[in-house]
Amino acid sequence: MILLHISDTHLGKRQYNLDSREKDIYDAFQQLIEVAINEHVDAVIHTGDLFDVSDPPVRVIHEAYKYLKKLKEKNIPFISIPGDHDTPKRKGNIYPQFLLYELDLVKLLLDPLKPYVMNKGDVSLNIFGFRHFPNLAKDELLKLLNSLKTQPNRNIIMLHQGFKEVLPYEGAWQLSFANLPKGFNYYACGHIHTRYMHKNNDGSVVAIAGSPDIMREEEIEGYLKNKKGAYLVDISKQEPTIQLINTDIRPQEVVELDTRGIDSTINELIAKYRSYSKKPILHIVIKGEPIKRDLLYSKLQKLQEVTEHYRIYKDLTVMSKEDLKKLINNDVNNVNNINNLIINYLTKEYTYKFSEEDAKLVIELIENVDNDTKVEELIKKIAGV
Ligand SMILES: [Mn+2]
Repeated sequence: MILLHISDTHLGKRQYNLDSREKDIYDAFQQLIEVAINEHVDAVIHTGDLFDVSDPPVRVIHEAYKYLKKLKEKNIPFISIPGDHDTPKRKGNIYPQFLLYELDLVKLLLDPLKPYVMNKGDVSLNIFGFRHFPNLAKDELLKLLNSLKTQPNRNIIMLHQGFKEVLPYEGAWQLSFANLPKGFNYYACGHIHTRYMHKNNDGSVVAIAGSPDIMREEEIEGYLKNKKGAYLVDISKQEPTIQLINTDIRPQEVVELDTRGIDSTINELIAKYRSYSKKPILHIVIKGEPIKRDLLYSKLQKLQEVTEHYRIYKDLTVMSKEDLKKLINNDVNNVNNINNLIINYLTKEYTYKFSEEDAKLVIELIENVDNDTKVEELIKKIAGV
């Protein structure tokens, strides 16, 4: 029995509000549907965030419909759980998958205690599906996980949650790998967009399929290391064997541009990207001396021809000592002047554009750097939470 595990397809996502990016996302989904058909899989399991939003426009649902119909024609079930993105925020609203479920194009697993059962030869596969549980429902999720009863002779859990070991930030995770109940052959996970897999001592596999395209710039690093795509899972034996399927997607790169050699670097980039079959998306880190915005943008314009999109991702330009002195026009050894210098720097048009109030909070932050509680309080104030 062979499954294709895919996740976080985010149909309808329009990165940087580009038509081409919306199309890219459909294209990645289409590639995976074609893999499912060509590999004659027994089912596709989708671990959440099929759609980017819980109320996708008709054209987006239609795209999903087009590809899921092809699967249906080949009698390949598409088994799905809702992710956080495709969970309606308002009570009483229905999941966007529901329409496709009514058309029998999607099996939507909503009761975690009732597995979807598939039989083939001597394999009887029980697929337990959990909808996304938000942080507030963490305890309920743990209770349900512990109450699951595995059935003969293969078992899979589908989840759409953050894991502490992969997303170690407060509020970002609801589960630790240790919370997963024992006795399952394959733990199919969604939510985290970068691929991750590990084999447990008992031969079972925890697998985060990741998103089939780069949805956010944070995913570039993982993409360069592990690519993007899905997992082809052979569950014929107790220990699953997994093959990586890679999608062919539009490249996205983080590039550094030093303002001191900006023209030649831009020319080098143009020469490089001219050979790409898909125009890339560039996330530009500006370094070196500060540069006027309009001058910078006019220089970057040359990249338009060879890229799908470019954007300034980070601005790490620093001011020279002379410029800083001009800013305060005074002796920098005096503490008040240093504070003024920082406030001036942060509130200037061409740098960070902080409000004077926020800039003062930054000063307070620097002065209280040893006091964790105070620092946390100040960061919250600055972030406005
Ligand atoms: Mn997602």
